[in-house]
Parts: sequence; structure tokens; C-alpha cells
Amino acid sequence: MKLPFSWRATAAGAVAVATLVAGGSVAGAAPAAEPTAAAAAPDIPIANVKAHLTQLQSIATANGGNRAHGRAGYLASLNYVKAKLDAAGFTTTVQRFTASGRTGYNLIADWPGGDPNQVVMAGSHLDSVSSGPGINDNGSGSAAVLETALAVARSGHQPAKHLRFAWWGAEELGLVGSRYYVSSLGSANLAKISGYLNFDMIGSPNPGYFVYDDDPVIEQTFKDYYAGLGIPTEIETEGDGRSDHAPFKNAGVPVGGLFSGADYRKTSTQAAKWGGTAGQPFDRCYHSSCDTTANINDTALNRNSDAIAYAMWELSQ
Ligand code: DTR
Ligand code: ZN
Ligand code: ZN
Repeated sequence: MKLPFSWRATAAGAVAVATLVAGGSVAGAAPAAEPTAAAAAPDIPIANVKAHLTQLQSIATANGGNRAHGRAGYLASLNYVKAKLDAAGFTTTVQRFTASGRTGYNLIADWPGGDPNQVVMAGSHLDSVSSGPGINDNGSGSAAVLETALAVARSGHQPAKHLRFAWWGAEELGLVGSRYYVSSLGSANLAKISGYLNFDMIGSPNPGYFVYDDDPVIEQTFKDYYAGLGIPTEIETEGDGRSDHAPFKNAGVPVGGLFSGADYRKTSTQAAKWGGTAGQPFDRCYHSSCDTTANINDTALNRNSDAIAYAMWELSQ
């Protein structure tokens, strides 16, 4: 029987193994550090998140207009994220795989400390489609997860559980990077993952506030956050199986996440509670060349970035 997040048993076991490309080091059990008190999550500065988006936009502009799998823009995006994490003290691992005849890369960042047998993960796909820069899909998730990781480092937070962050390659080709990671991890290491939180499109210009309805504890954590803001949420069903949480869910890992909407149209009922424009897509630039830094709603990105931090602090105590 699959146990929800808070009751999941964890197995003792082997060290995580990953294929290294350059400059990475194998993530593993870090020297024990004393956990810090259950502090409240810090505010995630939206200016910092947007600065990452500006960098990702510049990278796409300098590399043929996209950050797609197998293109120069993707590896440049990964190197940007990796440099920030290395400078902040994370143990980073670059995992290499092949998809559609081109080399793809996952970036995994482990925050030293915490129980290596209870890993709380946050992830997002870093690749865009080839038709555009992919700033909402999925620079938004990638930048918010990056800034949350950097906030952990800035605060020196040492939760009881181990924190791991991931940026996936080749999601747009069919969840290739995350599937490769899950399949290469093995059952012993998978059993150590208490929960995987996925963030794929969290800054849509005509935003909705959707929470994945998978693991009940993770779902409630996000609902509690938004209830605190007085913002109603809806369960996210359109994306079932369509993003990087799916390989983890299929492997029995408790999953959850947030979503602000793609090419589906906002109803009048949704516009009444969330604002925005009824009858229009949540993101009219989904998978298009206009998915640029102008295709972001700052309020949604800010709220969702803070929700990521809230959940990571809450679920790793
Ligand atoms: N972000 C999309 C995948 C996706 C996730 N949830 C939904 C809901 C409706 C449409 C698409 C999606 C992508 O990476 O293409
Ligand atoms: Zn996409
Ligand atoms: Zn996406």
C-alpha cells in the first residue's frame, strides 16, 4: 500500500549514484549537521526570481531563440543554474543521457545535511520547446526552484530531512530526463524520497491557482499556504501524467506540485475568484515564440515561489 508523505517508511541503503559530466560530484550522505529549529520559510524575493528569468531569456536570445533539448541554449541554461548552486555550497551532479540522438542533461543539487534516508525533492524542467525561449514553460518553475534553493543556503537552514533540488532535461520530448533519473536511481534510493514536488508553469500571464491532487499531505500543505493568503485553489487534473512528477508517482514516490495554467481557457467562474480574463487561455503563448519574459504574471510567480519555500520548509522539518 502506498503510504502518504508523512507516514512513508524509508529504507536504509546505498548512496545515490549518478553519471557525472563535468565538475559534478556524486551526491551522497553529507557529514551530519545539527538540524536548525523549525524556522518559518523566508520570503522568496520576486526580483531575484525575475533576474533568473532575464538571464534565461538572454541565453535563449543568444542561442537561436530557444533553450531546447540538445541545443546550445539548454546547456547554457544548465550551466547558469549550476554556477549559482555551486557558489552557494550545494553538492551538484550533472547527469547525462541521450534522447533523439542528442545529449541531454539533468542537474541535481543536494544541500549538505539532513537525514539521507528522508529526502524531500523539488524539481522543474529546464528545457523549452524549440519554438521559443520557454520563460513560463518552464523558466518560471526553474527560476523559482533555484531561488528557493539559494534561500536555503542564505539562511543556513538545516532541516531534519535532506533537501534535494532538480532541473530536468528533455521534458518536452516526453519527460525523458526525469524518467532517466528515476530509472537510474534504483529502488533503494527511490524509497528514501519522502516526496517529490513539481513546478511546471507557475507564472502564467492569465493565472489560475492549481494544486496537484496526488499525495494528500503535500496537497494540504499547499492548500494551507493559499488559505493563509485567502486565495482559493483548484485541483490540477489537466496535467496528470504530463510533467516530471509522473515518473516519481509511477515509482510510488509521494508527489505534489503547483500549476498556473497552460492553453486551456479561464472560465468566468475562475475569473471571478482569481481575476484575469475569462474566455482567454491561462497562457496564450504556451509553446510559442512569445513565451518571453513579457509572458509572466509577477503576482502569480511571487505567490507560487513563496509557496514552494513554505512547502519545502514544512515538509522537511
Ligand atoms: N507544462 C506543460 C505540461 C503540462 C503540465 N500541466 C499541464 C496542463 C495542461 C497542459 C499541459 C500541461 C509542458 O511542459 O508542455
Ligand atoms: Zn511545454
Ligand atoms: Zn512544462
